[in-house]
Amino acid sequence: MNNKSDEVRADFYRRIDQHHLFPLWEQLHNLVPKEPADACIGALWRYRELRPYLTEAGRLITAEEAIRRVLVLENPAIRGAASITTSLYAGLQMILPGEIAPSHRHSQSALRFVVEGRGAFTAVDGERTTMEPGDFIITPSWTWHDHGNPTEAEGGEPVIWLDGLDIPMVRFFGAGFAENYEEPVQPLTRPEGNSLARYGMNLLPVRHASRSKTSPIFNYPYSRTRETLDTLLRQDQVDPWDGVKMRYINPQTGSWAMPTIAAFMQILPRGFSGQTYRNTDATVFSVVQGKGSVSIAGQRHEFEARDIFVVPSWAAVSFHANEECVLFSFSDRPVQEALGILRESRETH
Ligand code: GTQ
Repeated sequence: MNNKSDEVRADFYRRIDQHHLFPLWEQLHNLVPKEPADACIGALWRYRELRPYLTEAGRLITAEEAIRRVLVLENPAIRGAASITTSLYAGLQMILPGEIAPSHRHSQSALRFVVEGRGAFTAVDGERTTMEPGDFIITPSWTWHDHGNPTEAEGGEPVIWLDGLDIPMVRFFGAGFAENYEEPVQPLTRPEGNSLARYGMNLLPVRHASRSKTSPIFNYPYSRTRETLDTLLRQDQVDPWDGVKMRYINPQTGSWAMPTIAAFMQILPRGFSGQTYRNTDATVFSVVQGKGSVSIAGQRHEFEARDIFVVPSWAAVSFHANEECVLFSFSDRPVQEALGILRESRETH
């Protein structure tokens, strides 16, 4: 009796559509899917192919005019969204000798992962840090930050890093604010290395009581990260899925370095053939060292140093290392954890 004909239903749908309404029962399976159906797909960017475009961008516009000279990496399945995953943004930023990228701040949190070149600096809330390949640098929400590079005469060289920001997530929440500093370069209030000495040596100043959501360390130098991975690779059992994988932490809390973005570094021994896993946190990888391949949802991508690839939510992923490989990665894991929706699955075969 309640089973009306298709035409009667279609007529009903048309009439309610005028009032911006639609019937849930036609969409329920899409809105509440059995398992994640990520709009994003797995993709890999070859650094060797991208690098010439950065050189070209360097001739096209100065860092100062561009504010940030960045080529944005867009997930091929959601072009136009400035997103590499549904929640995260990634871009390759270049700063040439003698250039500055002027000071600003925004509610979006950012990480930098240095891919090529050394000697440029980022200043965060009054302290500068010199960038070296493999360094993991954060600019937490609402902190003033500018970037610069010594002139060629001072030994400056082009420096390129991967930017990871929570731009799509903050846009989703409608919580984005930004402002420019009144000067291009912010004043320095602490000498270089101060944050690392205070907070990055397994010590805290004796009366330090803050447990802020963001780490007080803003450069996690690659030399120390690498030494840790090398030691553990020699001494510990290699995880069949991850190799040796560590996470960057906020030393005040043991939690993530920033509240919206998690970052990781892992090493895979030569010949490693990893088991398959899935995570709900879609993840962006930057290859630090080594040749290998990653299988993402059944598709194999070969990678080499400086390549970037993205794994969508709940895609089956496994690694193979032809040589010893070091991989940096980041995801929205802190948010999913805080909300209680993070899921992981590790398959054995
Ligand atoms: O360096 O402040 O890739 O504000 C996008 C937005 C970098 C930055 C990006 C930004 C920055």
